[in-house]
Amino acid sequence: MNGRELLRSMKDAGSARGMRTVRSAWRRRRTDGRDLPARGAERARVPGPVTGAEPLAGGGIVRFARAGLRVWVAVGGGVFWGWDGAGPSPSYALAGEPPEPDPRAVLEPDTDGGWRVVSERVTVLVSRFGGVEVSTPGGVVLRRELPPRWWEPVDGDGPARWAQRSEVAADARFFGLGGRASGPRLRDGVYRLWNTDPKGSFGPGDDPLYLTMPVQLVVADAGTHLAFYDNSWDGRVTLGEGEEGAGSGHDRPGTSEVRMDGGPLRCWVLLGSPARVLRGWAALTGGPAVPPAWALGPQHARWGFGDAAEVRRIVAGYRERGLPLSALHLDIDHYDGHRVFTVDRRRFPDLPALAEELRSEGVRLVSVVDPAVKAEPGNDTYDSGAAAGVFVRDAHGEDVRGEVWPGECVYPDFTDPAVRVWWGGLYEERLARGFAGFWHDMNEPVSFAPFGDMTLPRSARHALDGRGGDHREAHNVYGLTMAMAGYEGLRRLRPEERPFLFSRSGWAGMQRYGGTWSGDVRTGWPGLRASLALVLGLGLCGVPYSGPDVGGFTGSPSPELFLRWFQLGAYLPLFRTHAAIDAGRREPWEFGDEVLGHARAALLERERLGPYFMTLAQLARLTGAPYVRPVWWGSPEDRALRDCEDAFLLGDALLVAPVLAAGVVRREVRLPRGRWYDTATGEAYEGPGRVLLDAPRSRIPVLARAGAVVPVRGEGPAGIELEVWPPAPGRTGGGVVVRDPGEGWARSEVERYTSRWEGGGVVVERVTEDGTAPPGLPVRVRG
Ligand code: NBV
Repeated sequence: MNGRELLRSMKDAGSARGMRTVRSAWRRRRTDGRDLPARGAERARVPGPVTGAEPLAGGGIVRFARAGLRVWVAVGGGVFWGWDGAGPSPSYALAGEPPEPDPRAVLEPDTDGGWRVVSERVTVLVSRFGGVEVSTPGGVVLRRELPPRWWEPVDGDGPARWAQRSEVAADARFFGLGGRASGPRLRDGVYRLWNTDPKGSFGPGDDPLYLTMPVQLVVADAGTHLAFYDNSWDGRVTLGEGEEGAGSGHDRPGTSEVRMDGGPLRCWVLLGSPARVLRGWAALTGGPAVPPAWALGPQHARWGFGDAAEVRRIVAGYRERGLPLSALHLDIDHYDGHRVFTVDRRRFPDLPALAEELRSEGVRLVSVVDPAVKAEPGNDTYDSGAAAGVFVRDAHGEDVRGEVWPGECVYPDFTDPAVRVWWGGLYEERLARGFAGFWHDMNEPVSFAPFGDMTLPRSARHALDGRGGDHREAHNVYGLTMAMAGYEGLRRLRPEERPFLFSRSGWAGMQRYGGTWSGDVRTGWPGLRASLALVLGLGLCGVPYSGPDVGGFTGSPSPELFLRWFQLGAYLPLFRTHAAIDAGRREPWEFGDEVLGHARAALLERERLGPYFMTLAQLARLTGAPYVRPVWWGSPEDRALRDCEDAFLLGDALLVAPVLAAGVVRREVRLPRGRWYDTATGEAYEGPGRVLLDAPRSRIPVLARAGAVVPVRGEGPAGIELEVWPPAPGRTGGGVVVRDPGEGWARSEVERYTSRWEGGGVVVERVTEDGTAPPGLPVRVRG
């Protein structure tokens, strides 16, 4: 606890909430002291020498003196290995059945006493003592797992801890591990795997945050791979950067050590280009849900809008100033006494009518949804939940209580399928009030505590979908299973509409249900940087829809900081202004006329790019490629790009270079190979290399790839026009359009367009089954 928190908790302690919070924290500690036996003596184990092997589909089992390893290659080229009987299921991350083993992969003895699985796309070598090496068919090693170690309780009671050390190339860069404020490139250090509310707000130095996952994306000269240790227990990943021996020929490899407090030791490794790896990841864990078109537009939130009149005033403020707005979010202050699934009728007397009125102006209402339920008879949600026995209990069958906004609360056990059905049904109340989207908060889950972990006792019991277990295993999937409950409930209630939800906490696979956001990012230039790091890192873990609290959650940004945050946000999937109840305003007109004008330009540009965002959302579902990608996406072999953290690609076509520091009006931009146009000036630049570009307060540099065909809002019957950037001489280009399928489940066709030079002009054609055809959409050539 830092000094400020200590002061606050002492102040709080005098209040009723403070007393309850302290009591709740003590209770938590007592519960665990009683129900969670302290770790006793442990015995260390390693696999020992190999004793034999037995072929099985896709690979086989390799036996060691003290352990067994199942290893196989899946049809798509993914590798699975699991120790001591661990298979791919059950798993909260996987989208369904694991992929089929590749029937052509064979297990063969290796020359030095180990075994190897040889397949078309990958070779897996299992060494004599249980190391696992994953290489390309050409023989380049991408990842080497050293023999694992376990620590097992001597009395045989309780989980075994384990550690798995891995080596990667000296030049490799690590990304991922969920949402990390210090990324996107993960430096040497320890990263905890335990979803955590950082208390109040966070900046780049704070770790872990709300959404962690044991997913690493590793980019090296030798190739790109993703490693996923499918295990939701509390853990730590220690990364160490490699060192390239200058001419010595001795490179010190990059290292990763994963340590888990329990649970299976199993891992998926996917390899190939970044695009291929993410495609494999989406195949394994599910394609990202496609938000409705309005959720790709500008959104505005605030904790503490006050009342219906203020909401009307704000929406009118947008309208009167010509600022597009597609959604407005109501935070916990619209609840009655902070109770989830209620409305304060005094301040919002007729929410359905308000929702209807806003809807007629093209503005949807989004509701915050907190998981904790006020433990108070007479509270409908509590009564129905208590009757159905849905709340998390301790080892003695008593409901576990925590302290959150409404007071003393209980927590639904979302790892129970019946509880998910019950919870999903509660969204009926929200839909009846006119809400169109859902914002899951506090689902790490949080129970306020002045000391210790701000969450449930580790000994709290969970259903874990029939397996039974405790919070040590369920904690990290609490937000994920809440998203599952909300998403499935909405599908049942409104089968004809795609649900829109995003969630603060989550885990691998959450993209099947929705997106996420930064959480309480601290206002300041470091927070602005962290915002971009989070979005990029999450995208590489398969969660492409996210964005920061534009302007930061706390305090008051300077007009310049607000503007630069706004300009960045306009190119991120979730574009939402938001702030805390005690923070300054975030409406664009609160920062003076200059900022208002530039913010309007950013909003209008976002609107104009609507068809492109919809295309990217649908391509993400189909291919797993995030909308927002690191600049090395198409050229992972370019070492300088791997280290570039201040720009990103939006789809294939655009490169966005935000301003991330005060006073900057010109900045360096590192270009991937090929020709790029500054979209503001039309000037062409050749990559790879660095260029200096103007970044006046009116805009941030955005470059378009030569040849790109970008769908933007425009004239014409479809409301779409193709913006085309001329290919470099002697080259061709192209792009894809996936039109808005509306709010339902219709699937739009993937339309392909090509661009090329012909007779001194740029020609755009649509690729059809039997050749090419006129584009059928208006074309505008730029640059
Ligand atoms: O519901 C209030 C806030 C919300 O505005 C914010 O976006 C969440 O991240 N919520 C956290 C709870 C209070 C945090 C101090």
